Amino acid sequence: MPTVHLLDYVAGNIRSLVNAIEKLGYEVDWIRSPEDVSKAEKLILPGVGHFGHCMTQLSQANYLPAIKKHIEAGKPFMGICVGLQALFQGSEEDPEVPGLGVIPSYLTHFDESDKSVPHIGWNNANTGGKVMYDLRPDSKYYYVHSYKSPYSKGTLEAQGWTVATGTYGTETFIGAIAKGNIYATQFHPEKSGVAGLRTIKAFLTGSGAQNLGADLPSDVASAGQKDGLTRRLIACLDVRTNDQGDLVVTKGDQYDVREKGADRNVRNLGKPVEMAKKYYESGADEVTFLNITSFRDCPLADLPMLEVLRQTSLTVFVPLTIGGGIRDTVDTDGTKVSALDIATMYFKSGADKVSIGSDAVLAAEEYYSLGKKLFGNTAIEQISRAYGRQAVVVSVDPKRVYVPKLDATRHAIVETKFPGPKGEAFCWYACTIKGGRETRDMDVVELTQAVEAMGAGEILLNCIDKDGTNSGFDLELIQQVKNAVKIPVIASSGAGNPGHFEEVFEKTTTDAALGAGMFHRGEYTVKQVKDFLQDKGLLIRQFDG
Ligand code: 1PR
Repeated sequence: MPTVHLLDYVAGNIRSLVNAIEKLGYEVDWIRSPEDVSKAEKLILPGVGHFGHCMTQLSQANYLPAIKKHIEAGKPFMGICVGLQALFQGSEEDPEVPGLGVIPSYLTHFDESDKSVPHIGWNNANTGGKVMYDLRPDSKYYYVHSYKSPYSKGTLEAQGWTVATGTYGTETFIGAIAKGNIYATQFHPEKSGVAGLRTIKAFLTGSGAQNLGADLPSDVASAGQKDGLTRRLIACLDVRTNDQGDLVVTKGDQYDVREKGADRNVRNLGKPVEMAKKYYESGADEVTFLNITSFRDCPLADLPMLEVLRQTSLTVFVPLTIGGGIRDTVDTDGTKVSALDIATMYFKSGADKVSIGSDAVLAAEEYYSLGKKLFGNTAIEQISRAYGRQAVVVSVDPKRVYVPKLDATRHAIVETKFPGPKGEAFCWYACTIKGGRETRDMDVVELTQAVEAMGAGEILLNCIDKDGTNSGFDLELIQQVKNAVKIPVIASSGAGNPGHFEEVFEKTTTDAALGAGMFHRGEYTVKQVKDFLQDKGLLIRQFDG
């Protein structure tokens, strides 16, 4: 088997990259010391999280001279995400930390006055009609980053670089860049489905470096779709052990996952790994697993979920999120295990993001009780610091609380079009923990603003009243939270048909929408929803397998 060398220096989900490389028929050899770099023919530098953290790690382990030497020797080099950023002179993220300086440009933060940051989701790598590592104008690629290299047409090209761009709001940034033996992508090719595997293959086989910068055939160049970030559609699998002891995908109505009949069995809608693969092949932009009874189990005994991730990441090349039980805990033998340790186990097993529910509410309560001060000790802060903001999702499980008038509560209120049982015209959304079993005196605005301050990168916004009802998303809740935070929001709960997805994208500014029951019960496929949205003129990504 041909070999590629991967530099193992940084936290994050490298498993998916290894899986992608192995799927393409290559073997991964690890580089564990600077001396190993000289043995590499083809070298890949992956990276997630913080620019400064990555560069400092590389520098302290004395990797930087070895990487430079590899590049200068003309050997194939590929940088991914922060691995691309490392090639630049530096980044606004950590102004004191220098980059490798191979590309004479500097990274800046996205303007967040008019859009969510981080930039998370599927966007173009538009080569401007040029040949570049099998990047195609009609494909979309998965990005997740807050800092970007601004693109100024012609500048880098004049120095021999071929550049592919993405557009986010009014900003155009470098999505991929190549010259000679160097290829680097800001997007994650290992998470970009078939399109991503294609570009990794072009690097591995060496075909990508040939014809670099030549004109694409006109029929290919003109096959492009509109630039920009697509609407993200996420398939969610609630997973738990049923009464027979099998790990199953289940689905509740307002969080009650048991059948309505006398025996009250846990609803069994299928096997997690198989269903995740089915949704990936139908075009899901991401797959989320929620381990919904984790609050009862010891997470470390919860090895089946780790195996689910390992198996899923062998065949599913889009981002995987895992939620449930991410909190400091004590193992059965009395050993203390931090939320960060648990997250690390999940990342090593193939997760790209972890989702925190109950623990986030408790941390937010403490944040307010301490006068909005942070001490770096919450699970969100620790995981965000180690793996980057983009790796931390906070899952919110709110319930509507109706009130008769605006000043009836201290909480952030919505004037609702759907009055309460006594005709109440207002409501607020109370956060819950333990899968909705316990309601706390905290509203969704308080919670989401607190976790944003702690370093969460995204909000998964469920709604217990809407869950499993097939009656559409709670638009009032979603817009209230969107107005409260800058980080992306995933709308969840209530989707029953493709029109509900159109509605949430048209009537709110949500960044993504999630469906569960309608897909599990086979009422609609992910592809049908995407075809519908595309027909309505929304920008979406189709599975290009
Ligand atoms: O508190 O950090 O251990 O995390 C537990 C996680 O499990 C949380 O993310 C919480 O939302 C989730 N959870 C707990 N109990 C349930 C339950 O259903 N009994 N499921 C549960 C949450 C909601 C969505 C669902 C959407 C869409 N599930 O994920 O998929 O509502 O459904 P629909 O499209 O069919 O309407 P912690």
